[in-house]
Amino acid sequence: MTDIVKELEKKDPQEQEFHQAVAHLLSWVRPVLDNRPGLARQAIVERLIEPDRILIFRVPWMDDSGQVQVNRGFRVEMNGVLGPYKGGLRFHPSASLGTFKLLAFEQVFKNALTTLPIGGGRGGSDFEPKGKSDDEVMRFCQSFMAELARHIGPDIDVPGGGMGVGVREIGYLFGAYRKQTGKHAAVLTGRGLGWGGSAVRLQSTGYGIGYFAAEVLATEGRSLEGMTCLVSGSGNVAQHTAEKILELGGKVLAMSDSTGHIFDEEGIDAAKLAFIKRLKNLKRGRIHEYVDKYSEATFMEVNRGLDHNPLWDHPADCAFPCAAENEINAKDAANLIRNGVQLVCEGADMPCTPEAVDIFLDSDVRYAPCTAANGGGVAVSALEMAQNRMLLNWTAEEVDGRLRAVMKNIHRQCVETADEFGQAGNYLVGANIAGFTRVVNAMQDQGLI
Ligand code: NDP
Ligand code: 2IT
Repeated sequence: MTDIVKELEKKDPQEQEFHQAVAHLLSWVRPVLDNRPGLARQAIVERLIEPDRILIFRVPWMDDSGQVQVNRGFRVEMNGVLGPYKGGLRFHPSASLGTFKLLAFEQVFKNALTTLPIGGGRGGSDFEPKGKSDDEVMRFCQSFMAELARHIGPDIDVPGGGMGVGVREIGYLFGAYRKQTGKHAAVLTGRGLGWGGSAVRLQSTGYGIGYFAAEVLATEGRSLEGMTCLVSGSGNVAQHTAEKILELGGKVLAMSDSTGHIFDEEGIDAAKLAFIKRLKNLKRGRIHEYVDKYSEATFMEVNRGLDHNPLWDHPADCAFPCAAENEINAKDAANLIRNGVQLVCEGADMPCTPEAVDIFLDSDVRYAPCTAANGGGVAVSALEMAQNRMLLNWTAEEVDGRLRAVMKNIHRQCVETADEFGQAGNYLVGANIAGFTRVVNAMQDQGLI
């Protein structure tokens, strides 16, 4: 298997994050590959790591001063064996092809774990929405969709939201699609409630993370009741993770954005969380403004010179990294453990570095990987697709009930698979092997394509 990764490194040397993800997955699914030698003869792994197709395109747009800007658009259609490609868009200046290949690869297994009929894809742009006017974001989205529209469709590829792509961006993207094609088709999820969106999609990733954390704790007869929690980020995932933690009786001590974190010993309660939502979603403000309103809290600015993130140095029972990749490194993991953390539940995609993950797995900490814990977002996107096909809207209670059932089912698969492979309690082994097996079985069923 090291040959496969070496070959990948030679072919695409600049995509280190993707190589890392492939090497990591292969290390966890080795028992399956060893038990099923036929997989090697069918080059299943080699086929899995080669995307079905990749689109890269120019996105020219005009800024408010009349200057033309040029960004790059991407869509990686990774594996369509389980259904139409499904996965979010990300608009972030650091995004590159390697990022999208990594995210699309992980999405394949995340989606498989939901057991809903969705393949895996991911895309977006190196466009930075921060600091842009609504008009600039609209013009960018229209140009992005001018190319993407010809490649997506309800049975082909259905992108959703993600980092930097919220309700506003999905609205502009959908409007552009409709104008260009003349179709009010179900080609994007996370749409507005009045025009094809699903109840609870906005909240679903965070709510699902809360449900998953509760399931993990329940295996030991515990719950989130009274648990102190650190949540990073203050975007869609962080907001709704915090909201569910509060509903389930936990206490949220910290939240952050890319400029730093706030710490509130008294707890970020529902009213304070509503303030953060208004600040981030409507005002598009910075997290330090929280301490202007709530003087009992403190703000600590990001210091890139540090070898650790001070957010993870506060004593707490649970950590929910919900912002970005690699935001918990080995030092942060050691700090969390030293301060008595009992559960680390990943809300963002790959927020813990491989070294941090190894430290958690070697400790008594319960570690819930993103592939399992944050699948609620894409699951409700699939439920949005189902409702669109029926021309029906389910109630919030109906969708939330289904979301809860999906998260319970993902949890059960992780536990049962980890048990079956002699690694009881290892959610990473459970999630990776269960997702991988579902995809591989379907690939075998469908023949050499
Ligand atoms: P948002 O854009 O809504 O929010 C992202 C948050 O993370 C913001 O608070 C942002 O701060 C912060 N952030 C971004 N980069 C960094 C960084 N380098 N260091 C510290 N903070 C940072 O995105 P989402 O909440 O939607 O996504 C968060 C994560 O969850 C991503 O990994 C995404 O892929 C994943 N995810 C999202 C799903 C969804 O349904 N939205 C589903 C499953 C996974 P600032 O405001 O300063 O930019
Ligand atoms: O990482 C993810 O699962 C998402 N960004 C959500 C994808 C979607 O299509 O709703």
